[in-house]
Amino acid sequence: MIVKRAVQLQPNQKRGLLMKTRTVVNTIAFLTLSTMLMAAQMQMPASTPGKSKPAEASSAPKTLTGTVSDSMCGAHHMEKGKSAADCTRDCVKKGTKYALVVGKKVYTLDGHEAELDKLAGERATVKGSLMGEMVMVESVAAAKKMAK
Ligand SMILES: [Cu+2]
Repeated sequence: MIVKRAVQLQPNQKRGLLMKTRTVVNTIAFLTLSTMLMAAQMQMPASTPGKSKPAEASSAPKTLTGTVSDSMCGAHHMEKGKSAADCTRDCVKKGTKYALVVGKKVYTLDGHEAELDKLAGERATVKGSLMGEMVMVESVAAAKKMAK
């Protein structure tokens, strides 16, 4: 009888200890998560300057002329069997954004996707406000062909 009791007691004690350990782990995980969230919130205003200063962004429209591509391929399209236009359209269908390749720079284009689609792989003049490497597109036009 005594032996039986001792055996019955042990699992209970073990479970109690396990529960305590779990609570501590959960508390640590929660604290870590909330610290991370706080850090992310503090970083957000800096990473989205356009939202905190919309006047500044819209007051400085830029005109860029380059080749319409996608932000994944940039200046070099990965699918070799396809034309630049087809590759761009395919990449955009897969969820990539349109991009404008200007020299060595690749600007991601936001907005006016239907017009950009018509000019995929061709040279275009894009007007819009610049936010880092991103252009909020205001207008798209085919670029005048350069004499070669
Ligand atoms: Cu592509």
